Amino acid sequence: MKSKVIASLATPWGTGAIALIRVSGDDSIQIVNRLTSVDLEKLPANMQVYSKISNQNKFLDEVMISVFHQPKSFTGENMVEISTHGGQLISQEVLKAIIDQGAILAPRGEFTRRAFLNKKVNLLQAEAINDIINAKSEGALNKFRETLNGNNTQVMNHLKEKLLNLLARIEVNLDYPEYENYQFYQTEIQPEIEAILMQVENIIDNTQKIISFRSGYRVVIIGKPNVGKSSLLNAILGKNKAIVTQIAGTTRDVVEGEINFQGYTYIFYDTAGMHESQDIIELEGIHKTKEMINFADVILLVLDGSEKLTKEDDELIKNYQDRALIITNKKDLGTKEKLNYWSLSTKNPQDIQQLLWEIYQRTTKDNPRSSSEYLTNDRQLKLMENVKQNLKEIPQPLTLDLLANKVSQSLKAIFEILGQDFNEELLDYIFNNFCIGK
Ligand SMILES: Nc1nc2c(ncn2[C@@H]2O[C@H](COP(=O)(O)OP(=O)(O)OP(=O)(O)O)[C@@H](O)[C@H]2O)c(=O)[nH]1
Ligand SMILES: [Mg+2]
Repeated sequence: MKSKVIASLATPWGTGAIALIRVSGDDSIQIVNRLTSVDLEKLPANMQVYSKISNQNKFLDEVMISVFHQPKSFTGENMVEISTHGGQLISQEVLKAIIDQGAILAPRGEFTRRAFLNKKVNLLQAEAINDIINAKSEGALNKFRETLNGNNTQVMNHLKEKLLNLLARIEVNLDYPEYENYQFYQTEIQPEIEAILMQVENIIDNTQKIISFRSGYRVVIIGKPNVGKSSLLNAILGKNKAIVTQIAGTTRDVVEGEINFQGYTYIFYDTAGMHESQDIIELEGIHKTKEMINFADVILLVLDGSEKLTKEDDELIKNYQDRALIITNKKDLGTKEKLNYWSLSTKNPQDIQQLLWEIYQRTTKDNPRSSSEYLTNDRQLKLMENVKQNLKEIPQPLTLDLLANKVSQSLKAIFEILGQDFNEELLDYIFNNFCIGK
């Protein structure tokens, strides 16, 4: 069956020097050919040519066109790419002409979906393409690049093979008498499952870290009123985002701002000062602060070093010292107590830079290195957790049937991560590696 021809603008809609229109599908070359002054059907693949584009004798634009022959294209189908002048209207007119000739407007992600269906990329890589486009930090971008490059695919394929091998060995032993099951499991299967579990747990751990930094590290600034939390946020952002006054209780809602530091995204949250209050607006603010703390990657607990610590400060220190980086602010005013905390003034840019380095160090110190094994998104993480759960739940009383079932469940999750068909591959593997009569 012929694939429908899809077309779409590949560059952002707006004014620019050039706009790129992509067309893909069996008849894409014929369809575009009806609009061009050059005969695209006679054009060798992977060449760029100059052409005029006209629709029903109306001249539309002068363009550059590339033709790709299946399977050597991004989607694996015949493809045409047209660079038009970059105006909003002109690119739309050319696109409309292609639609008039019988193409349909491509739904979201359709080009990559076809690339996946035509096995140009696996699911991990298809997801990485989207991630690369949307990456907000260099740190995350590097991980997505490695995924597109196939690193994680290799890790998953390797894991898949280990599980397939395990499953095949369990299956050929299914006919043994019951009493031998347990011994076989203990000596041959259990050590392997444990090794695989360790690897899986390591992947899960790394993936959680990546998911945390791909959306930006969350840094929540807390402390009692008037210690300089909003001043700190403003100094970090380099602009006056939050209102600062000498009146305690100025900030009542969460104010947030984002920066990029050393290639990583950090989202800072300034919160309402925490103290005993009767004011319902303030109480609501304090409630929100507590919620923010729950999902913080870093907590900055701010104290006013120019004043004696109060009962409220002591309470906060007691509650958060395990998780928080404790800061004494207003260093420029001198110190009232000798405290062994990170000392700074929000008025001193050098102090702010040093603080940012400390936050950077704390957040990135355990980041997975490029040589390590990881996945990059929630879908993959969930499936990986599925693998873990199945391998952990060894059926009691143990039968090889049930064990085989658990291993296949975890395999199924790996196949899903890669977007592959489970049953067919498993059968192929078993038939190709073992003789049927065994
Ligand atoms: N001298 C000095 N004053 C500071 C410093 N940081 C903040 N302040 C002052 O401290 C007062 C309170 O600052 P804010 O940033 O509003 O404090 P806050 O913690 O956000 O207060 P609430 O929103 O009420 O909880 C303001 O008058 C600031 O100018 C500092 O490093 N040195
Ligand atoms: Mg404030």
